[in-house]
Amino acid sequence: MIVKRQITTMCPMNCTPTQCGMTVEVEDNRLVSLKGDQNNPDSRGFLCIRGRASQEIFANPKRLLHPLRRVGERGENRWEPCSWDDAYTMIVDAIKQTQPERVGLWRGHGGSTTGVGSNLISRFGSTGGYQQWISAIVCWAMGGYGLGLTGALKTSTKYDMAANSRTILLWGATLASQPDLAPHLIEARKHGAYIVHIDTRRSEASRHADEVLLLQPGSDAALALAMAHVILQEGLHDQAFIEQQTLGFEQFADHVQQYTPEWASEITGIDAERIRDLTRRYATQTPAMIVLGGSSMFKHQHGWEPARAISCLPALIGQYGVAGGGLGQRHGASPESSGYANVLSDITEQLPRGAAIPSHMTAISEAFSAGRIDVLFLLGSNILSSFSDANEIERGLAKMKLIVAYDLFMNESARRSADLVLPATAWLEDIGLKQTGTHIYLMERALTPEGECRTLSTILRDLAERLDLANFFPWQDDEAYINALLATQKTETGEPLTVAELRKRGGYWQKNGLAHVAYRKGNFQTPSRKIEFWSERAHQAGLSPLPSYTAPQGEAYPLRFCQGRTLTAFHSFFDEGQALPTLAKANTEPLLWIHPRDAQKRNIANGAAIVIANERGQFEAKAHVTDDVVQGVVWMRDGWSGINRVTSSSQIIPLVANDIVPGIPGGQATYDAWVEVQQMQ
Ligand SMILES: Nc1nc2c(c(=O)[nH]1)N[C@H]1C(S)=C(S)[C@@H](COP(=O)(O)OP(=O)(O)OC[C@H]3O[C@@H](n4cnc5c(=O)[nH]c(N)nc54)[C@H](O)[C@@H]3O)O[C@H]1N2
Ligand SMILES: Nc1nc2c(c(=O)[nH]1)N[C@H]1C(S)=C(S)[C@@H](COP(=O)(O)OP(=O)(O)OC[C@H]3O[C@@H](n4cnc5c(=O)[nH]c(N)nc54)[C@H](O)[C@@H]3O)O[C@H]1N2
Ligand code: SF4
Ligand SMILES: [Mo]
Repeated sequence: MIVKRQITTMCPMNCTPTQCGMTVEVEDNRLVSLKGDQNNPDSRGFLCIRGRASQEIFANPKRLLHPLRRVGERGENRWEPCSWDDAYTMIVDAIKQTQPERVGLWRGHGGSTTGVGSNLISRFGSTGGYQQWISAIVCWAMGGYGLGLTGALKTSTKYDMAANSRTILLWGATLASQPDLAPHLIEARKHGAYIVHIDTRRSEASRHADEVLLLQPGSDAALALAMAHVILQEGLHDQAFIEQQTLGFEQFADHVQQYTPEWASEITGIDAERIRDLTRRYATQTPAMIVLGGSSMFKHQHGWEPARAISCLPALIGQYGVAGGGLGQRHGASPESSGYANVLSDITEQLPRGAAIPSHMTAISEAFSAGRIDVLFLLGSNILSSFSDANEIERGLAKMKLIVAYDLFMNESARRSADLVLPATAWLEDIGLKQTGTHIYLMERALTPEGECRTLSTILRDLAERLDLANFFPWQDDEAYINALLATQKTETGEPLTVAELRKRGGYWQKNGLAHVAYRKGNFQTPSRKIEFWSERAHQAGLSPLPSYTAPQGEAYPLRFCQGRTLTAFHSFFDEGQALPTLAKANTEPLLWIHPRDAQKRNIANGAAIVIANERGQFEAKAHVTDDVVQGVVWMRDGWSGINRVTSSSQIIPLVANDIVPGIPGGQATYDAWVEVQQMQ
């Protein structure tokens, strides 16, 4: 008799802090249904189009099922199947023929669909002495860096926002990127909260807002500095909080005198009076929470400055540590709680410090171009889409001897540059864990792998054995490894949480030490443990010690190109969505938002085929003419191959200042671009 089994798991995408629960039914090793898990305390049954489409990964004719070896020249996209043994031999030989520091590991979101891959990659890199980099440099690093200098990395939860916030600033935040916020915004509004959305375009988040302020990209630091000016000028600041919890207030107060709303109005495009109104509301209609965007609003020149300046505002009005105040949920951040145990503490880094290429995108891309890497692993990443200036990256890839891609489907980088493609298991074929701000969830193995697909853990363990990497995997099996991650969580009896115990509890676990309100007791993440209006670390490293705004360097092209997320895509997952029929239908071609006046000037009609170009390159798209985007700005979602043919990989933070915020490198490149747009001839 064939038995139908029901399994509780999590969506494989990493929309963090949004992570949605799933219930799947399997029968005879076949997925028969997939839906939102109604009992999941975070997502309460919600599953977006991408989550639902993930069932199309299975039994998909485009899925990679066998290792593939390149035939002919790189980029010809001709492949032949090979055995796993042959694939391993190719990799091991290439590694043995070079020095460890010429081997690189680059991990993308595809490497974390089960939530537990990243530590294994780190162990593989450290025990082998290979180059590896912190992937936040393509993602949330710039926001984290600016917030880290001020000392405000922890966030308060969506539950706290819903219950307690009276004013909410959705500042560069969208619901496409974090849908789990939406029901909590609705709840907050029912309690009378007033919501302001600040962005370079109207988005689905605007529908939840009482007021929308559109501003020029990269001008948020100017807005925040002017808000600080108004707070101090009108005496709206909290003297007691400032005295007890902050450092450098005198210098800061002197410094912001110059930043009038009139000054900021010129830069942001927002009326000075509206800036004053916004500030008065923010400073007096408290508790007031700022829900900051995760990455796109910081993907500009001087991208750390907005986060640095904005994070000073809650301190000025004493809103850190207050229910409904402070900073709300954000990609790359978490509330105060205990997370996973450190499973890297028992290994000795084999790569000499001096030989390490830093987690700094410009330095990495220069090292690629200088031929400093011979073997590169692309673990669940389409690097031509995740790194800016894809042309430069591609030139660097061409210098390498062996490029190994590990993916579910072919992707642009693999087609153009890889020598070996390894077929990955999907999340239901492996065991894993996911964490949200508040919970840890078990992801049970539900299916045996299709074809010859192998898990990341299997591949790395096999390679470590062949390469004699001592102490790579000290656990008996994957479950024991996951138990090690869970060791910090203690049950009611004081015993460490385990997979077995999680199973007994239906796979859900509320994290130990969870605080819905961050910084109740101060203890900010700076050397002084106070909010640092004046940052001596920044000063010593040659950056502005006080929050600053630097005007962008103009370029020869007239339109500023910005990006963000849409609900129907997760970066370039699944061959840019094209491998899953539901997502392919929703993503037929790249759409560029352009303001009617900018379109008219160029004779571009809505729906017209266009070329986006600058000095780096060009790519083709379709025009979406709309006054939802600020004039002079053009906008598109990321993840289409070609976007990063035009975006800039200029450094934001110089190498000397790369490591001054512990754990958060300053090595993100700018990513934005100035472009011209033309009707296709
Ligand atoms: N221009 C521009 N570029 C950007 C951005 C932007 O806003 N603008 N955003 C940046 C940001 S924030 C990020 S995080 C990066 C994202 O960059 P990455 O995290 O590298 O994501 P992708 O480029 O989509 O590549 C992920 C690959 O993993 C594969 N994959 C999916 N599931 C699995 C799986 O279970 N196992 C394995 N092995 N592979 C899988 C997908 O098919 C895809 O090919 O891109 C950055 N690039
Ligand atoms: N649907 C979906 N969700 C995702 C992902 C995905 O690929 N798809 N990826 C996940 C990942 S890896 C990340 S990093 C996060 C990113 O999460 P976020 O950065 O929070 O979300 P985005 O939608 O990328 O961008 C938010 C908004 O920033 C605006 N913006 C751009 N420049 C500026 C500016 O200078 N100032 C202001 N105020 N706004 C600006 C954009 O117009 C956009 O509306 O999303 C995560 N969630
Ligand atoms: S928002 Fe969608 S893609 Fe993201 S975790 Fe939830 S269901 Fe998955
Ligand atoms: Mo990201």
